[in-house]
Amino acid sequence: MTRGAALIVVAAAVLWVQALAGDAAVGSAATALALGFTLLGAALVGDVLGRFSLPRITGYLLFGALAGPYLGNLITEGMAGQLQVVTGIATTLIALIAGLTLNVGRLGQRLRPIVQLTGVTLLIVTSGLALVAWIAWPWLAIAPGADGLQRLAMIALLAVMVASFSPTMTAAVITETGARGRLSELVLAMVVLADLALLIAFSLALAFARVTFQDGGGDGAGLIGRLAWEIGGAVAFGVLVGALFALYLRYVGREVPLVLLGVCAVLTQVGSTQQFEPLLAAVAAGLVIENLSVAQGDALKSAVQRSVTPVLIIFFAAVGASLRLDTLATLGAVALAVALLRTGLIRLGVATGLRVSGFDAGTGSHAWTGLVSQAGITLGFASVVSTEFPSWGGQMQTLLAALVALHELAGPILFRQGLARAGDLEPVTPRPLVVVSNREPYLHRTMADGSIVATPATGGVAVALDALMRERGGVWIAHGAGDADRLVVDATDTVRVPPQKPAYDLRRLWIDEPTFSSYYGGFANEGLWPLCHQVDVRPKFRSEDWMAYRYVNERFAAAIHEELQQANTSVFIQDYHLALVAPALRVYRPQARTALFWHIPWPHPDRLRICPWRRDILAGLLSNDLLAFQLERDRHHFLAAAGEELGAEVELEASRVRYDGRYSHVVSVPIGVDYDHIQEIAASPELEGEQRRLRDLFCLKAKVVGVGVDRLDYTKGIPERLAALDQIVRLRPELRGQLTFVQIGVPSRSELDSYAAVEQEVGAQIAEINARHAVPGGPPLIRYHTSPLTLSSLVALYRMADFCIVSSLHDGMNLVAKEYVAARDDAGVLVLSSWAGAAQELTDALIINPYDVDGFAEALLTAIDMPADEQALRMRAMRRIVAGRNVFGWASDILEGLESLWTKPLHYSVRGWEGTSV
Ligand code: GDG
Repeated sequence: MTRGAALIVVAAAVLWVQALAGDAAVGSAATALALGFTLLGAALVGDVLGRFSLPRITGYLLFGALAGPYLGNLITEGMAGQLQVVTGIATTLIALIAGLTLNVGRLGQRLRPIVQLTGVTLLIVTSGLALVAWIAWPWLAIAPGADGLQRLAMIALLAVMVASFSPTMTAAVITETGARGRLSELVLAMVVLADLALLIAFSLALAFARVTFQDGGGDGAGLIGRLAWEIGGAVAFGVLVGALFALYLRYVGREVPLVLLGVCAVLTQVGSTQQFEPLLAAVAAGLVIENLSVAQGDALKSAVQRSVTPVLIIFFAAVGASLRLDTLATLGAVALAVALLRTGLIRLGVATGLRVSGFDAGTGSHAWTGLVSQAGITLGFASVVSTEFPSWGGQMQTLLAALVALHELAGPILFRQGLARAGDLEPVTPRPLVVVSNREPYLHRTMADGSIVATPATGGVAVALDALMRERGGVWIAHGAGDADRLVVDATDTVRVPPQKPAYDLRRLWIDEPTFSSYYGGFANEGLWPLCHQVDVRPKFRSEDWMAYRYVNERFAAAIHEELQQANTSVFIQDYHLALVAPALRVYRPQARTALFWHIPWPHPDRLRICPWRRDILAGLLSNDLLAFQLERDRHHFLAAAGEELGAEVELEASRVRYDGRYSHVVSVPIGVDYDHIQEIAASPELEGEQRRLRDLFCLKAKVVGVGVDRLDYTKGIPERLAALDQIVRLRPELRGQLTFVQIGVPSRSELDSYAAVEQEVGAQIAEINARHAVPGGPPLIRYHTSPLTLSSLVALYRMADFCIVSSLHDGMNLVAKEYVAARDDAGVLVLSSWAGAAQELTDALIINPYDVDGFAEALLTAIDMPADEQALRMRAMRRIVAGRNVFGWASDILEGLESLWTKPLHYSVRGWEGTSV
């Protein structure tokens, strides 16, 4: 509707501009308008076709083909030029996407049969076409009189051109339909491999034609040199550009869509000026990026999706405009016969190839549908031939244009049907999800006036999972902890959330005392937490806590069983409280699909031996289809323990473990923060007011401000941090009154002795240090604040702090470190413990060992004295890393990883930890 209205407005504007046509000044306006007109018109026709379950691409093409001749009257020279640039970049972009789709590692053992299948298909199609062309030559009206070597050269070129496939169309149909599965993967691999071979065959056939037609076409060495440059130069340039782009993704990683388009523009431009095949270069670049770079979460995928759609619409509309339906009318019968022959040969080739290669015939039998389309590469070949050999190349081009018209219109429809039959279109509609956690995303509380208010959980993890649930719908199962939680649920203990715009169910589980304390406070927090964190707090393992833990985990499993509507719904389990949920669930639902993320470190196998029930925990975790840790170090420790304790078969290369007759994939996926949201808060106009408020609240007058934000937990190394602060003021007394350190320390798990002890220790230590360094009338050295702040206040505080200290004695990741970086511009220093998982990524922080007070104090002084340009350099490098992997990427990596286990083998980046020194 909106698009229709917009189209009318643009059409009116186009007519108006046309009326002003005499005025030269309207040139660029006309270009922009005509581009807009094409974009909207084609998008609209695509939408209409989409409603009838036909490919949108066909709609774009049709719009181009039908409106093309009229557009021809409208468009200015400027627009024609712009369109050419856009279509050139689009073709390269899609060749690059084609390369990105071929992951050799992911195809693994299937690569060999795919290569065989492609080879046999190509051989049958090209030789079949050549044979028929030889016989039917007199009727083809190309150069009927030609004979001998010349006829052979022409037929070789014709066979290669007619056989060629379209990565553009294949990738576009897959992108547009959101298809996932074995057929999409197979066809993309076949098309890319086949076109790579055909690009080389074309260069060879062209050289042969030059020799036979141009009286030798120069000396042999020159010819080989030119060929080597066309093919080798393209591949080498593509590899170089791909490697640079991979480095960019790894170390910079921002503005990906723009840079991606820039890369395509460079490939197109350099290819045409340096006389090598830009498409080959683009495929090579894509292959390098996909196969050599470290996977970058969602950044590249979403960039491609975002940038591809409008470019594709324009591209296909422009291709449609050049389809020349009139040619089709005159050459109709011949073109139709060739098209039918080509399709028949493709079917024969695939069927024979399947027998030879032994590739799965179920999927393979639909592969031919994806090989019918033809577009840019074929037309590109044809234009080269017609330029070099005008006497007969022109006729070939006309025939190919007619063929492309037929194949472009029929190909996407056929392929879409093939994808549907092969089951690759199933996951298009987002499937509901089940999230399971101890803590709930919304708590209902009774206010003083008797009203009930829903409070959302704070913290990036809860926010990211909540966003995912809003998008996909489903059920979140959690322990009901709010005092008004029971008042708002229905008969099935469920309430729709978020309260303002309900999108999913929150199913609450009631766990009474003393069971809850035993399960949560006892086994999870007095047993597993200190077991997994290498700190001097002894884990306490009591049988009654273990019984409660098992019982509560079984209750969670029973709730999942009740809520699980379909066997293939993904279940995403959070953290160490729920290690036994998966095995309990498998009793009811052996086929359930579960992933568990372990947010805290996993201990060394020697330390794990402290736990009497370690084997049950290990086996329980291996009941998940996917098990994810923060770091490689944790993953290695887990795999070692699985082998040692259970005798499980560990396949290190494949990241999976076989135990008790089933496979579990074990990966590392470091968590991130909601970078964009934090940056938004940092840039908001309210920030300044909030900073004023905080300055008053904390009486911040000092020249230098530092900050620490933690749950009051003994793992966070707060006493060590206070000792280092004490030390620097002893070393440099002039800092008294000049330095204020704001410590936000929100009490948590206070009912446990170990936590009560750290609360007391920190309080007493701060009082003592402040007294020691007190300046009459001046601010205290440490401002201690124990009630939680809102995220906006936190961001305001981060931005006021010249340095931030994260001094964990051991930490899975530590989100405060990443939040501080996300909130900053160029200034500020992060002092970060090497024992926090974040230190593996944020290597530009000042890395400290919290146990070494002198070294720690020295680092603090370095932070205070650090020149602005060094701060900026370090902060920029860290910001790129934090921006490149946000919390949404983390969640979707895990879920897509889980879902892909049933479609394609898992492919994860693996991060090493060996580089970190302690
Ligand atoms: C585990 C792992 C891993 C703190 N005070 C306030 C406040 N916070 C927020 C911070 C941050 C979060 O709490 C604490 O982050 P941590 O990373 O330290 O988390 P843990 O609680 O230890 O949790 C840890 C994490 O899971 C995620 O996987 O990183 O290693 O132990 O986001 O900002 N937030 C607000 N007000 C406060 O006063 N709004």
